[in-house]
Amino acid sequence: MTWTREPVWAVTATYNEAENLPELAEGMRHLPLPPKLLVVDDNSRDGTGEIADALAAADPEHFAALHRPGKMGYASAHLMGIQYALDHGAQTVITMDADLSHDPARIPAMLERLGAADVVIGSRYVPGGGTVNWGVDRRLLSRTAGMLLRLASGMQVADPTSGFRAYRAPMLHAAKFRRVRQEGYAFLSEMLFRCVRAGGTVAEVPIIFVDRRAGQSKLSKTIILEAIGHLFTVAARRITGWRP
Ligand SMILES: Nc1nc2c(ncn2[C@@H]2O[C@H](COP(=O)(O)OP(=O)(O)OP(=O)(O)O)[C@@H](O)[C@H]2O)c(=O)[nH]1
Ligand SMILES: [Mg+2]
Repeated sequence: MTWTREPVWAVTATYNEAENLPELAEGMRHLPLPPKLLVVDDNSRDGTGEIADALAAADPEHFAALHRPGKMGYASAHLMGIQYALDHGAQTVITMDADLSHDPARIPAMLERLGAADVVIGSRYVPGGGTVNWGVDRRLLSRTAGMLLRLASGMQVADPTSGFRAYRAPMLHAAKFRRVRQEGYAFLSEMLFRCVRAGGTVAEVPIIFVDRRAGQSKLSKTIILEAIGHLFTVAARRITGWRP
């Protein structure tokens, strides 16, 4: 199947990101070929949803907004956004956080690499990548998670829990992404594992991940526990060859 990169959509999930969304939108708008930014908002109480609607009303070519009635989770917001983007003709889907940790300026480099891979990860752990403002605890947690995941899954990916990614549309279909039920970090590693199991190739492009400066973190400790549980599931599936 031939794959053309255009149109490119970027999906971002938001919950109370009013302080960050305008700057993210500006960053997207200034890209040489701006992807269409789809905001999936969970009825934020700080007006994020209204900001997304205003962007979509003013520039429907480059912005779109979806609304859910309440906070229903990062993963399901992404699944809904990805599905919507594909339904509206996206050939490439980028996923990114709205809190400015994922710099839109890295998107062109990621898309460039997508020419020779099915998934490109914006990676903190390849040469040139890194994290800014992360304490020792988060660095250790993230590194350990990556190491255990490589061990359990056999995937040779330096940053399997990075949420900054570009997927080719046929890869998403082949990975049967709609079946993913995990949340948070486990959602990210599950998406990647499915791509690799479906024969997809993965490339990594360095990013500097800047910890959020505004707004609050939403990913809870239970999400970290779920990610640990996911390690065992992945290892079992690798050993038995089971492909749900
Ligand atoms: N729609 C929606 N978005 C969410 C939900 N939970 C998190 N998000 C968004 O998902 C992205 C990632 O969440 P963060 O809270 O930044 O998670 P994190 O990066 O691990 O945590 P921090 O380091 O504190 O930023 C952000 O854009 C959030 O607004 C949710 O339940 N629904
Ligand atoms: Mg964040």
